[in-house]
Amino acid sequence: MDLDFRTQAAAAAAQFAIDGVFDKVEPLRVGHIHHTFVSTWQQADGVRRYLHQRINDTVFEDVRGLMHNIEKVTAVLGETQHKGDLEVLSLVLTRSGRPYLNHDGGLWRTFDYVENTDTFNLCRDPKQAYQAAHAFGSFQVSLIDLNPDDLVEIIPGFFSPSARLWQLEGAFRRNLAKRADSVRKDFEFIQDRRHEVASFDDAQRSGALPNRVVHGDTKLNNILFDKASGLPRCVVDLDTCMSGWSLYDFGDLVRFTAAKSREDAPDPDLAGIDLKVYTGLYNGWIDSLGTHMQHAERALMPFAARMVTMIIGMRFLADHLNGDVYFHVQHEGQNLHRARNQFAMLRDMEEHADRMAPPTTGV
Ligand code: GN1
Ligand code: MG
Repeated sequence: MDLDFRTQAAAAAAQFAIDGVFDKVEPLRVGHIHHTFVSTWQQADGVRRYLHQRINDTVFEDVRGLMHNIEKVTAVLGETQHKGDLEVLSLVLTRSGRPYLNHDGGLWRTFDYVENTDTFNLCRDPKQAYQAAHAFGSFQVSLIDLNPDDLVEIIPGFFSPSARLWQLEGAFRRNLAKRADSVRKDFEFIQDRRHEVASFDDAQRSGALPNRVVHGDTKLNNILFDKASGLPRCVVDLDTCMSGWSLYDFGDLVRFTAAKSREDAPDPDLAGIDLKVYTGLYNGWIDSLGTHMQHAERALMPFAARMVTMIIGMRFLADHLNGDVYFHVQHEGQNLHRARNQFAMLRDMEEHADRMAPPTTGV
């Protein structure tokens, strides 16, 4: 599969507006959705690299809409963002000026590769957590004047707890991969928390969870950190930038970045929340987005962390029940591990609810 895609990647790369002589292309194992490659080119002023993705058009059915959103968002970010230190992801058009390419039925896009950066699957310390939250909070601030209706709702119901619950219940009922019996306890764990989904709906109706243009996938590894300074350089993965409840981004950030173990770790007993990292995230979020937030919204920050953890856990479990058709897996049971880590994280957050809001210590 990889070799096949790699040959296609080389052919696709040649059709983007890149100068110089092509040298090589290599796969990059990142993300659960697309296939990603990096190509190297010899140019007049030296060697340059580019990032190519074969877009998963099962997940993103409307690729034209997806790329419209990315062009729109990067244009606005280019104007507003980061009069400070952050760089904006830069899309490379095809030789005929299009944002993506259809090559032999595969849909491809290309970005400039951002050199001299690191990504992290586990947070180093509360200071890094603060910086990450500040970067994602500033990202929302930079897009605050962008009309959400200018962006396509690229995956309907993406941020909706009730839609995710409904999808999980459907997957359990249909039992396509014949795994329902072995995850009955996990399913019950969610059933016991249906009231959280109802609380979410109430909070949203009351106006305490306003919608903004959000990033939609605020995992720590969607920030490129500068190798030399250790500071955030660029927010990446703009696929899910669209209208959503603003605190979704905070919640997603917490469930991934304040986790004591990796999302894929095989032992859910090791999962849990690091409260010092959480405090860093909380402060970074307030320091960047705080002035735009209502009082009631601030009060819901710990709730958002639990809600998104539950959402992502439900999605992993549903995909396990469906036979791993959405998130890439390297081995059987991986989506179940992912789901169980989310559930263990959620349980730990519930147990520490009193220490999550409002945090009293700074970083
Ligand atoms: C997917 O591909 P990746 O890893 O950037 C997913 C996110 C989930 C995340 C869980 C379009 O993102 O929503 O939060 O996995 N992206 C999509 O790790 O479904
Ligand atoms: Mg993503």
